Amino acid sequence: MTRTLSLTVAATLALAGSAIGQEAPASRIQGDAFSAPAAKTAGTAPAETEAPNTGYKPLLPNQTRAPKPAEASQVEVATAVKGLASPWAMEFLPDGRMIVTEKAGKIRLVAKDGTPGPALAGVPKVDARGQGGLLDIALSPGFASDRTVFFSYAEPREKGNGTTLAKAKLVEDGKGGGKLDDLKIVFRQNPAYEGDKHFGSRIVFAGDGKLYFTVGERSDKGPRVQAQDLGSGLGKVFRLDTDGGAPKDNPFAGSDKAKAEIWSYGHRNVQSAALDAQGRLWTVEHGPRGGDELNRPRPGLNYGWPVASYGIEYTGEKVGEGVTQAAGTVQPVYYWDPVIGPSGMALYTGNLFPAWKNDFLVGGLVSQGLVVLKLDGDKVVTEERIPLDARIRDVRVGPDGAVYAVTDGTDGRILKLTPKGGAKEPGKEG
Ligand SMILES: [Ca+2]
Repeated sequence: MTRTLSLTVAATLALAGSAIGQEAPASRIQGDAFSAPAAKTAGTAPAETEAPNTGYKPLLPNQTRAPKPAEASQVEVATAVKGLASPWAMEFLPDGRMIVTEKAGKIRLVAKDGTPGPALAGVPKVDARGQGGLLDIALSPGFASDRTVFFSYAEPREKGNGTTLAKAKLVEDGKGGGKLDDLKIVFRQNPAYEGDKHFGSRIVFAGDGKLYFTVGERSDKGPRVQAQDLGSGLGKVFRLDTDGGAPKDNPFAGSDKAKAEIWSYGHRNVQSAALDAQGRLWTVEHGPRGGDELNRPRPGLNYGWPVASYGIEYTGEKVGEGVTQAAGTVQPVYYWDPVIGPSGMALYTGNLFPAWKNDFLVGGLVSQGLVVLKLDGDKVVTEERIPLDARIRDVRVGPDGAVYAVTDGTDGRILKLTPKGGAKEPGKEG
């Protein structure tokens, strides 16, 4: 047993190292737990009860179907906002109001009483066909003074479309509306492609002022292989300066064979991203049938798509050679089969749900609810499902410690989750 485990560790170290053509520095590997610590809060059965789509076996302990917590969370669900047309992303402004994107190309402020304001003027034209449209939004870290918002969208291009990151200044009219002023394109994912799928995308600011920008690989078998191509912008996580430049300490800075903005590669369609309590990036990407993945993208590493996957094509065929491991690629920390359809992700930092402190909350389009992941030593130790009977597109934690889940679709709402019967042990919150 010990021997098998150490061989697996050695193989995985070698795989990760060859991704960038060099020995893997130990620091890149530290934090990859090869055993799963047992959580005190863990029960015995997994949250997932349906049969998997494949006979693939996980390489690592607790890499899928981790146990549910022994004690189920008791959640009260209320509608905080309604009347949104296919909302995609939401952020809280410093004063507690919300700013929301709608897929067709509208950005609205939402008053504290939950009333959506008129669409802001100055939003660029988006390609809203299929999975495209206006996507994520993030506040500049200096928003309180610079009033700048960053947002991503499927941009119509000369040859098709592509995911674009822009920034603009929010100028309010004092009546709940206003405009975006001084619009600047920050970064364009290239090449463009004529299609309507897999645009990503999420925008996450790191503590050092740089931002992570996740995209997709455009789905079709033609373009998807570019997820492995460091000269292409498809299927990547980027790390950018706020003006779109590549930070000098990016893994491929100075390379003439790779785009300097790339942080990690081999991704499929990343619509969930968040920092952990240590400030490190984590993502959840849409897999094929049975292959959604939680990853901790590290600089210069290859996350495997479409070479290795725990899923299969939606047609039932295998993906590529039908392998779950490949030389030079990093294993997912965790995967789902059947899929959850991940979109939106937040680290729970509030006090209303003490059991969720520092857990990841992931939105599920297919699973129609939230997925609560508790980690220990970079391994998932419990997975809980919070059913919400709606496709969940985005998740945020409010300044009040409540969890807000954005529902997908034309009658879009924002749901507010609080503990049933009030917070547990309120005296111990701090
Ligand atoms: Ca992968």
